[in-house]
Amino acid sequence: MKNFTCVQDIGNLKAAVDEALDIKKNRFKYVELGRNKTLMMIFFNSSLRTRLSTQKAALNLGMNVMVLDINQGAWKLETERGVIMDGDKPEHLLEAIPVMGCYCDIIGVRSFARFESKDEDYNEMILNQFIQYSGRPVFSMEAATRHPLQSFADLITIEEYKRTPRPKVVMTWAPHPRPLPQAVPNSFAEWMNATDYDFVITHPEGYELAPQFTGKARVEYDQLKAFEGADFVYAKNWSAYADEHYGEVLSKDRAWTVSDRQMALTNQAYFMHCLPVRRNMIVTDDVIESPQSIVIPEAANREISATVVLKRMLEAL
Ligand code: AN0
Ligand code: CP
Repeated sequence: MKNFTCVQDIGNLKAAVDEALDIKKNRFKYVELGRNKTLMMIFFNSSLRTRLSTQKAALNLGMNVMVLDINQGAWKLETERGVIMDGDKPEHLLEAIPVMGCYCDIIGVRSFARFESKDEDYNEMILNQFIQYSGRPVFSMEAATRHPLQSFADLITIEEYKRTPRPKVVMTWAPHPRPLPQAVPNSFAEWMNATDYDFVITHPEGYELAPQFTGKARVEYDQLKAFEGADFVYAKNWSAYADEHYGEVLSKDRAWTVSDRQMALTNQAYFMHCLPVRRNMIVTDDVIESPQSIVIPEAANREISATVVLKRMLEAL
């Protein structure tokens, strides 16, 4: 595997999950593979899990790791070509990227949607420039439209906890005070659509995701109806995708907050969220603290998904 930015890059999902479960039994199995290889992680945005789990994955593989927070200590970067750089940004991304590539073997990039231009976000301007100009294999640590390391960890978690071969998985929108990207729900939908699960998306009107991600999923506007018989509830906020409201918060309706009221309708569903989560906006204290909540094992699987991805990238060097 050269680059890892979306579900297609991982190939056969069953093989990927089997590999993940095998690595989970002995996460140091491939500790020789990354000897004298350097991972560089570039963060344009904050992170707790991705930063720690990806670094741990690299250590599992015997790699060296460097981390750069663009907004803390690096030069501010211009990203547009053709700009007269007489403002507050002393360096251009087009020099910074190949320079970063000189010092490492593999690059991970976190670069959220900026909501300045839908085209720029949905064309993955920043991530693609790293792929084009770094001279190194690149993986997404959540880019503008997808978060594949998260979705892979989510898939591993569902495979570990499912009680039927074809579980009903419900992804529900939930309220949040600030506009969030569509990357996590887009990506989760893309990975769920690559399985044979019964996958349902529920959200208020106006929160439709891009059809390329929704794909064959059923969309149900009545949250209570969607929750009936669910085996997994995957909560996430996202901002509007539609052109005229792109990146806007259209609703903060706390009737959509996942509580015992909705969970009672499910087939004793497990509750999932990628974290970080705002309690009593997205989910009540009671639900996230209940035995049905698997948010911590889900986060733990980020180390496993990242180990599989880095292992495959190292094998392709
Ligand atoms: C980010 C998002 O919704 O994309 C990261 C989630 C992993 N969340 C926030 O910015 C709160
Ligand atoms: N779930 C996730 O990617 O968390 P961080 O934003 O903390 O990395």
